[in-house]
Amino acid sequence: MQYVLSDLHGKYEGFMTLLDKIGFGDSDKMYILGDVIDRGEKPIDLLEYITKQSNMELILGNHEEMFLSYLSRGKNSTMDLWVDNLGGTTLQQYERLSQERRNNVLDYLQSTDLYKMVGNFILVHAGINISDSKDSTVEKIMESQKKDDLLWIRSDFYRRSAFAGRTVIFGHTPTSVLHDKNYIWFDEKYGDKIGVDCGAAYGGKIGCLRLDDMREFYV
Ligand SMILES: [Mn+2]
Repeated sequence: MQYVLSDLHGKYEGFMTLLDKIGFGDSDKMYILGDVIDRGEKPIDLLEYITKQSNMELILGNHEEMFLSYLSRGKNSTMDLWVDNLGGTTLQQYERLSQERRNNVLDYLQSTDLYKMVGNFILVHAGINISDSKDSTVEKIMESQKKDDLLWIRSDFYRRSAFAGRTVIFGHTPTSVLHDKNYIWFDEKYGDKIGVDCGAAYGGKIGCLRLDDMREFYV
């Protein structure tokens, strides 16, 4: 079975409970649509756990991107804002790791993709920007996406139609913003996108969608 979830934000125990609940096994696959770190209690434990699972795949989120950017530029940069507001716990826990474990985490993050196409599903952290390239193929439109859009876009994506015949699954914008509930959001207007960030970091839930039968699971 194939599963998708997003925005775990350091919720290590909640993720373990979810894996138990769905009976996640070696023959299953878990796609995690970014923002594993920051906000919650155990961001680095969670990230390290994911790096070791061969049947889990992380798509990059804006929080991982800020983390990588901070580490490459160093302190006293514009990314101090990230450390002060969001990344403090992540950075503290990261700095406690041995050099080897730090390198493993960095290598892993640097190897992640910005989106993934799985059957008719497009998996991405924030969404896609479909401007005026309607005559091109879905593959070409995806290849030409800007990194900032894939990582940060909000209503310019989720209030518009996306691709006919494809379904974009995304996180980043909590579903409480989309339909006032901490449950997975299915776009009823266009029928072409599904929001799965159920706000675990804001007192909401971890929502998980099983792609084989579209069954929803919550912790
Ligand atoms: Mn995000």
